[in-house]
Amino acid sequence: MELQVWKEILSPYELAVDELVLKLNHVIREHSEKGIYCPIEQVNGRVKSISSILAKANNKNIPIEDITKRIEDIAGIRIMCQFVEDISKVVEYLRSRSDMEIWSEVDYITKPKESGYRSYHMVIHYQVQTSFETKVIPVEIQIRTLAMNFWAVIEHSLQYKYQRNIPSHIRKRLMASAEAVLSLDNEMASIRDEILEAQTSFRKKASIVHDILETISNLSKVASSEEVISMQQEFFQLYNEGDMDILKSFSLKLDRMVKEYTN
Ligand code: 0O2
Repeated sequence: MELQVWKEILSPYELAVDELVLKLNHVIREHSEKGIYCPIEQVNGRVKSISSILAKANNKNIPIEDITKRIEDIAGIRIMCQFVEDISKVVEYLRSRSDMEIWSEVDYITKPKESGYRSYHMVIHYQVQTSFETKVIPVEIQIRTLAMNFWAVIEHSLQYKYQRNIPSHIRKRLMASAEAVLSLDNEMASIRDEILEAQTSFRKKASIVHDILETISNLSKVASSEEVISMQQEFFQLYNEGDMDILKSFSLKLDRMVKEYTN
């Protein structure tokens, strides 16, 4: 098949991946702006390369004309979570969305693959509208923790290196590291509350600092340069002292100044 034909076939898949990455990143941003914990930590997406599509079709004896019907992971999204329990929240969330239909689900978390691979897979049907057509695209979504992802990425590159025939001594070590990933995830789950508390307080502080800097930048358009310099100095001093309540009242004081200037 000519490259131009491939490009046309893959174009709606690229659109689907771009839209879904944008939407899921927006979910992360909305949570962060509200200062609430998001079960989605990171999102990325890719369209399978033509050579990987052909290799998969060849391995599975799929004729070229059936590729788009039978290969469901041409468009792929990967969602990384901090904790195992976030995975089911993400799954529920995706099931509740009105812009996708869940086509199939495979739970390799409760039933890991023989390789040691753990991840939750969903195939969704997602509608895109290109300049020329409206099309429903299958998209494979893999949902896993950061630790599971670390393992899968390494194992995947070894699969590639050894052309899917990883020597048994390396396979054994990979199985052992899959066990280590499992206990790391369990360990993190057991101290989840402490981790979340620390992250929440960090997020709150970052959000106050962001508000203060934005307000000072807005005030700099109307206040005198001496006033702006003194606000900045006060901010740096309070920031170094690190007391959240004092930073909060400084932020409120700046808000009052903005009101005075706008009245
Ligand atoms: P790539 O390069 O990531 O796209 P099958 O079980 O082979 O009949 P299929 O369609 O491969 O069916 O589905 P499966 O098993 O759910 O795998 C889909 C994708 O999950 C794979 O795509 C991998 O990305 C990932 N995956 C599945 N098993 C493993 C594993 O043991 N190790 C790692 N690292 N990843 C895995 P591709 O096309 O194989 O690869």
